[in-house]
Amino acid sequence: MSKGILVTFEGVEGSGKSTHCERICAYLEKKGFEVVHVHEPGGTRIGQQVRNILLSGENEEMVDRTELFLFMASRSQIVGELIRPALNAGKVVVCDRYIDSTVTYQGYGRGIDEKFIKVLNKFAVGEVVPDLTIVLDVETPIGLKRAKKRLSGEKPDRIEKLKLSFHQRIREGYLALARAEPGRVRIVDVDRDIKKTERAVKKCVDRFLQKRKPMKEK
Ligand code: T5A
Repeated sequence: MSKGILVTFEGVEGSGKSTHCERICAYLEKKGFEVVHVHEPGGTRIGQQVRNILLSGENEEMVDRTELFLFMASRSQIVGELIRPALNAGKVVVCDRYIDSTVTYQGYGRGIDEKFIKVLNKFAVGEVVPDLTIVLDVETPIGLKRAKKRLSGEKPDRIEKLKLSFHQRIREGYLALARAEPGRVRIVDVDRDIKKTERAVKKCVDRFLQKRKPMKEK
């Protein structure tokens, strides 16, 4: 059994996952935890190659099932190479997107059977399931606008380019997951004020840590 903690961040495009993952990692390190920050898809040498295939705007002809298997391929690699060893060493792993992204994007977004996705997720990650999942909830058009602004001239990737209705289904998917698994999946409303959102994320993590048994610190 792992001794560490796996915290995942989820949400629609531009909801602030990267920003708040970085901030919570710094916060946890200050508290004395050994923290590993990873993101999906990618995060490993092999995973990065898979990420390039997945997100390249040139791969418009990719069919939904290929997309699904590629996300799973990147995930099983990062779990085997980085996440499981870090958890076994008693570290806190903060992962920007994980199993729930596939349930929402390929399930709610693409319409692939959710039960089948969960079976594949289980095959890809085994026992490495999140202890806490924070969904940063923002209205989809606002998130997309922020993601676009951040690109500053770069072209949106293959998935960012999809219609608003696709991204709206993703948000609905996350809200449904939070209703189905309220113990693990916590919604944090994204405020216009980044600091306010940061405080809400910290509060959520602190509450989780208080409920947990003490773990190995640096
Ligand atoms: N995907 C992924 C699947 O389809 N299936 C899967 O199984 C997996 C794992 C990955 C793509 O792959 C899809 C989902 C994605 O489409 P990515 O490039 O890794 O793509 O991008 P995303 O994960 O979508 O992340 P983004 O970079 O688009 O957005 P973030 O990380 O949510 O947002 P962030 O932190 O970069 O913030 C965006 C901007 O908003 C500002 C920030 O300063 C930044 O400028 N911001 C705020 N502004 C105002 N108020 C706040 N509270 C703010 N917080 C942040």
